[in-house]
Amino acid sequence: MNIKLFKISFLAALAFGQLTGVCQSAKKDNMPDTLARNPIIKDKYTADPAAFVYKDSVYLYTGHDAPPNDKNYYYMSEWLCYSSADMVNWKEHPSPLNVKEFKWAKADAWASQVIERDGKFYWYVAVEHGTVNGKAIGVAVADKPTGPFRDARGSALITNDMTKQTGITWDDIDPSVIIDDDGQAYLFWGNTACYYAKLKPNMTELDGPIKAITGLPNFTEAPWIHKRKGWYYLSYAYQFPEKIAYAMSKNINGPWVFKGIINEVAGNSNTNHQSIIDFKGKSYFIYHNGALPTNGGSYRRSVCIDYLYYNADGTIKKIQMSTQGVKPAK
Ligand code: FUB
Repeated sequence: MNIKLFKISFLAALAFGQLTGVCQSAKKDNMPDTLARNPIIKDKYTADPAAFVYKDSVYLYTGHDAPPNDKNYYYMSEWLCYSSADMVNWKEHPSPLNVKEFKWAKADAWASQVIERDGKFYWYVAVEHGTVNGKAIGVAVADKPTGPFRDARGSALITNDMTKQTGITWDDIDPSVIIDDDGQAYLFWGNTACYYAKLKPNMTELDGPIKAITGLPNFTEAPWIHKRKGWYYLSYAYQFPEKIAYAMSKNINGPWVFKGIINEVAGNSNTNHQSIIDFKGKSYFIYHNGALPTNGGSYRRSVCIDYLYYNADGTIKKIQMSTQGVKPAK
């Protein structure tokens, strides 16, 4: 064998060994096939999960990281939709929403959240505005959780010139929405500053002033608002690279009391973006990391699911990010 041929054979053997090594180590753990095995979606890069329970299923909406091979930035133009009856087996639905649906927007299908009200489904999304410099929040509406979704206003709900807490142009991102027990809906969002406002019952207009929230140390982005047993929880991405922290309050208007970190830095992704739901008697922490071995990372992210546990006083235990994921919910 000449030296050139030897080198080629050696490199090929090395590459083959590494590849089969990956496959073997996945097999070696002997996990039953009924475990979800994070990341839950392996054929696409998915980011910014937002889930909600409707009837007997969980609907999961994600962004879609699709950068060209040589690019490292958020190349995202559509959102994806999945559903599951057990948190393990996920069915993909055709993409129900693309940034092109918002004629006033020019790019960036960033983080979002869907909620149901009176049989209609409202999808709040962050995009880049076409004429008002910076990010903006739009809302789309559909008759089914799987869409198709249509721009509900024909204009942005929030634009960068409506919020003044920071000098940045990307503080109006990452919408999170809740309908409280008295029927009042609220929208939370932000980057660097965290904002909230009431929504009218039509879910497509603000119903009062935009307020900035204090008491959230190292707030970066990704607020997620949820309520459980009389407590409001506001979880969010903390510092950068991001951990996930949370605050609690007995009143949605605050004051918010900081409770600490629940999820540590993923390590393979700068962002972590969480969604928290209850389904069939268990609580779930849905997030993204950069764990897909096929080039995963900060701009090629993947959605994962692990259990979330509460203490008796309502505080949240630290999340254990895992590769095995969760068992089928019954
Ligand atoms: O996916 C784009 C941005 O990255 C989101 O809006 C942030 O939450 C972060 O995940």
